[in-house]
Amino acid sequence: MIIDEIKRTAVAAARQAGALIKEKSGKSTTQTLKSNAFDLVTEVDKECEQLIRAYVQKSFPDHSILGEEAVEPGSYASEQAVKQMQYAEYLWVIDPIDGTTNFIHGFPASVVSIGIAHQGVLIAGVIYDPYRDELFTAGREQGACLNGQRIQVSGEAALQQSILATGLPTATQARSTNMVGLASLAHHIRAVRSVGSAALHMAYVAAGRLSGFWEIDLNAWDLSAGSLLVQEAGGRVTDTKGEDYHLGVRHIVATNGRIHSELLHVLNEWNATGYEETEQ
Ligand code: 2AM
Ligand code: CA
Repeated sequence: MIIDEIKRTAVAAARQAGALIKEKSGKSTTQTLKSNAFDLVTEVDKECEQLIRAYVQKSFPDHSILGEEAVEPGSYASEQAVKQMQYAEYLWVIDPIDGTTNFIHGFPASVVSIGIAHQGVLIAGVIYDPYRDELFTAGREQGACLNGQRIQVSGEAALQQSILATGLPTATQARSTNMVGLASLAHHIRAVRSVGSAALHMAYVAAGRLSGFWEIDLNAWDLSAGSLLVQEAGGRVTDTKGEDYHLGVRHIVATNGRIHSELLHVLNEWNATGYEETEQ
């Protein structure tokens, strides 16, 4: 079955890229700024992307590839790239290192994220954490697994019992808006965590380690694999307005499903959806 073949290739590529991440973590590599001082890239990001591309090209030469490092920096360029490619017959959406800032600082929380879509619909997703040797995999209608064992989202029914995650987006306006979201949620939730990798946060929602994750102004490669993992683990993934997830979504809410509407409600009530800017 094609999904299984795709998954096998994605896993092999993610494991090899992951080994490189672990080996080079925290060791000074050439780093360059992308869109601003908070947006970084290293030689290892590029090396990992090349390595994953080579796997795809060898096994599936006619598949399309959208890799973070082949797209110009900044929100506009990434939005355009997704628009152009999202309905390809088969599309591999690759984040060679999600958590590049952690990688540079030697903070052990970076993953490889690979999502594969068929005509715009995600059919497989792989997230690999090389530091813990944790491999998260999902196939459409096949469920989600951690190291081969089925996983499911957590059971908290209210924000009050929830442990949420978020991040600091790179763009200045998005950063401020996300902080409004955090401030408005702070008194409604049990705890918040922020480890610097959107894909890892999504994988943890799928595994029931987090009740939910939200963040604005992310890219398709940060979210594609994680969104299928969360859905296949029984959770819900939408944008901050409650629209179903698709590859163009940048403002993400991924939860166990039970706390979803409550979380959306708070973000909307406090104008912290990330859409306010475009509405003004
Ligand atoms: P990255 O490490 O692949 O760049 C941290 O809040 C999350 O934001 C990480 O998943 C990080 O992914 C992502 N991120 C970093 N720079 C970004 C940018 N310019 N636009 C959108 N997301 C970004
Ligand atoms: Ca990256």
